[in-house]
Amino acid sequence: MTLKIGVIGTGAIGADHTRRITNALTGAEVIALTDVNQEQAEKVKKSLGLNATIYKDGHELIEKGDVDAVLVTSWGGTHEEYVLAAIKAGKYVFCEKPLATTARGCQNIIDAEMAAGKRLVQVGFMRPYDSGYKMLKQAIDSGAIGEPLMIHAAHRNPSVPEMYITPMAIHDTLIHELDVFRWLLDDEYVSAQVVFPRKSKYAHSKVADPQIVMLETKKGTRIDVEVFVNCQYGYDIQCSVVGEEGVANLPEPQALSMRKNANLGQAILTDWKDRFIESYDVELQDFINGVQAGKLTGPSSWNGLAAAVSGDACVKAQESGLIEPINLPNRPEFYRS
Ligand code: NAI
Ligand code: ISE
Repeated sequence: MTLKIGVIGTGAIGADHTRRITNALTGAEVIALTDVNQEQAEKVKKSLGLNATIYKDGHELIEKGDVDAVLVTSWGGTHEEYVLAAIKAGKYVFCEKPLATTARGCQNIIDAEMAAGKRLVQVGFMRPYDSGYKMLKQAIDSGAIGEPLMIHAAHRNPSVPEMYITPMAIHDTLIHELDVFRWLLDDEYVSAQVVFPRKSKYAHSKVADPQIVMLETKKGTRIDVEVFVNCQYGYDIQCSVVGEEGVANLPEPQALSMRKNANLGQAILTDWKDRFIESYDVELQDFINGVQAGKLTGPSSWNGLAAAVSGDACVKAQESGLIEPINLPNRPEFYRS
C-alpha cells in the first residue's frame, strides 16, 4: 500500500521532506499540501510535479484530505494545534521539532495520544538516526571508553535572521542536543546553567551569541554545549564524549581532502539540510514503515516533552544566570515500549 501523506507548511524543511518522499523514499506519496503562503505550496507542487491538492489550511487538509498521515513542518508555534487535530482525526503525524513550544503543549499532546490508545506521533529528532551519533552510542554502550564522564559539544550555524532571538538558541537549536544526549547517555538531566561569553560583532541586537549551556545528568555526567549561531564559517556540529578510559568523537562529515594553491584543506558544509541529509531520509522512511506496520518506534511525544521541559529550564537559566533544576515527570508505561 502506498501511504497518502499531507504536508502542512512547505517552507525549507517541508519542501525538503516532500522532495525526499517523492524522489528518495519508498512507500508513500504526497497528495495534499498547505501553507499560509499559498504561493509557496504551489511552488513546491510545481517544482516536484506533484499530483496533489492544495488546501486552505491545515485543519481542512486533516479533515478533508483523505490522507493516512500528516507531516507538520510549519512554524513551531503552530505544531500543537495540528498535531492535536491529527490525533483527533485518528491520523498518524510526523511533527518537526519542537513538538510544541511549551512543556504544557507537549503534555496536551501526550494526554490526547494516550486517550487515543496508541502511538500516533513521531517527532523530527533525526540525530539518533545519524550514523555518526550511532557510532558514538555504540562506543558508550559497549564500554569501549568506560563510563561517560563528560561531553563537550558545539552547535554552530553560519548566521541567523533578525527573527531569531536569544531563547531560540535553546528552543530552536540546542533542542537537538537536549534530545540526543538523553539517548546517547541513557540518562536524564537534573540541572542547567547558561553563561554568555563576549558577544560576536556579527550577532544582531536581539540575540546573545555565543552561549554556553552546561547540563548535569542524574548519573553525574557533565555536559557543555557551545551554541554559536553566527559563526560565519559553516554549519558545524561537534560532540566529544570523554569516558573513564578514552574519548570518542563524532565523525566529521565525509569530505574530499584537497591539495591546491599551497594549501591542504577540506570543505565544511554550510547548511543543515546537507549535514544531516541521510539522517532525515532514514527517520522519515522509519516513520513511513512504522505507519505501514501500524507501530511507530521513532522519537515519541515523550521525547518531545523531555526536550521541552529541559529547554524551559535552560531558558530560565539564561534569564536568571543561576543553576536551574530540571524536573521531568515520570514516564508513563505507554511510552516505554
Ligand atoms: P520556514 O520558515 O522555511 O518554513 C515554514 C513554513 O510554514 C513557511 O512556508 C510558512 O509560511 C509556513 N507556515 C507558518 N504557519 C503556518 C500555518 N499555520 N499553516 C501552514 N503553514 C504555515 O521554516 P523551516 O526552517 O522549514 O522550519 C519549519 C519547522 O521545522 C520549525 O519547527 C523548525 O524548527 C523545524 N526544522 C527542523 C529541522 C531539523 O533539523 N529537524 C531543520 C529546520 C527546521
Ligand atoms: C534549525 O531549525 C534546525 O533544526 C537545525 O538543525 C539547527 O541547526 C538550526 O539551528 C535550527 O535553526
